[in-house]
Amino acid sequence: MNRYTGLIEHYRKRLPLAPEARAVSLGEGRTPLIRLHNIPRQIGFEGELYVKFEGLNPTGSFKDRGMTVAVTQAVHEGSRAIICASTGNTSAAAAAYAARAGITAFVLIPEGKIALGKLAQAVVHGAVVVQIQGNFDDGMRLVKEVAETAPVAIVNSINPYRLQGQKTAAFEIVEELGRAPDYHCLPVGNAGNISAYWMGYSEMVGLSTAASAPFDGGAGYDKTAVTDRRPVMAGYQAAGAAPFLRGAPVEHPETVATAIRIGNPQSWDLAWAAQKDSNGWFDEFSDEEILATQKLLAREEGVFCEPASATSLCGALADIKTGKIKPGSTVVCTLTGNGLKDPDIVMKDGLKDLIRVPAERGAVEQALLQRLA
Ligand code: AN7
Repeated sequence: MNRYTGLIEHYRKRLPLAPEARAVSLGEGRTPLIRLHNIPRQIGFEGELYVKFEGLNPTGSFKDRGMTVAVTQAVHEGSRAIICASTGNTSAAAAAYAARAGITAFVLIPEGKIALGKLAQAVVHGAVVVQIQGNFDDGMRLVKEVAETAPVAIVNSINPYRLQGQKTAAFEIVEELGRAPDYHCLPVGNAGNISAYWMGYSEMVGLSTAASAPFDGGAGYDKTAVTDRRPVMAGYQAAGAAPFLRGAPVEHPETVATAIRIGNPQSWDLAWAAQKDSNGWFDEFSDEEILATQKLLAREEGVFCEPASATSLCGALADIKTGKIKPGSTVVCTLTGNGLKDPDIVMKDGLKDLIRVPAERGAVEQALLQRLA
């Protein structure tokens, strides 16, 4: 038997978990690294452009990588309940992994500002859903306050075990390419993921980062170098929710990409460190540019990601165009979540493209012939 049973069993030596901690897993990880062909050809890019499709994790986002490790550790420590604030994907993952572990998940979500599919996931997995009359940042503040006294483990990315799980995506990329890419592009909201990737890439060259600090010297784990270089990290934000571009928290973040509608990123220092240490940068894009990229990727390459996720490719294509990303280089964009979570967004003007005919052969043939002309 050689069954893949999730990233904890696969990367156990490179994670700071006690040997006796039993993995709470849904088989997350091992997501496809898809090489884009049509878009690079159209823009005349002769390097290699890949998307790491994290939307194919068990609950449809990269959050599963962090959640398997955070819930495993919480259960190992004796927790009977977990709590998080979320723009949707974290709550979906928390709900599913709590169900798997047989514990309770409390999720605080911004009322009316999360994609329906994500809310459905929290509900179907039996989480206690608390809708906040405020945004993610309010929810995050409340979670921290409540957890001071209530017997609940926080599973937002301020929990260092979350980033430990998420770093494994970088491991997979290095293993698949045989080396690190030249550039790695990510959407940035709470800034945990960019910090986790930087930690993962750094550990693949045998180095620690600020994100691994909670475990350095204590619960040590394997950081043997397996490659000799790290990528430049590029973090992209929605223009209405771009604290890294403003250099300060944004009080009223607004974007159609609700997953990254975050004004006060919790991993602020870690993400700045990743940017500086990698000689990378942050940039911002409008909702229109982000949605256009989501559509482009779906139409030209057959990959359907959610709006927030398209921000990574949106930035990469813009930076390829200006030459900031060098011609001939190898670029990986993380697609953080699955487009199926938020069908409303694409159906807003998608419904008008549907063809309506009587149930007759002639009418259907006519519809076909018109399109083939
Ligand atoms: C699809 O679920 O913060 O910069 O509460 O769902 O690590 O926060 C989601 C974030 C990008 C940003 N893409 O990642 C939550 C939440 C998608 C996301 C991000 C999120 P971070």
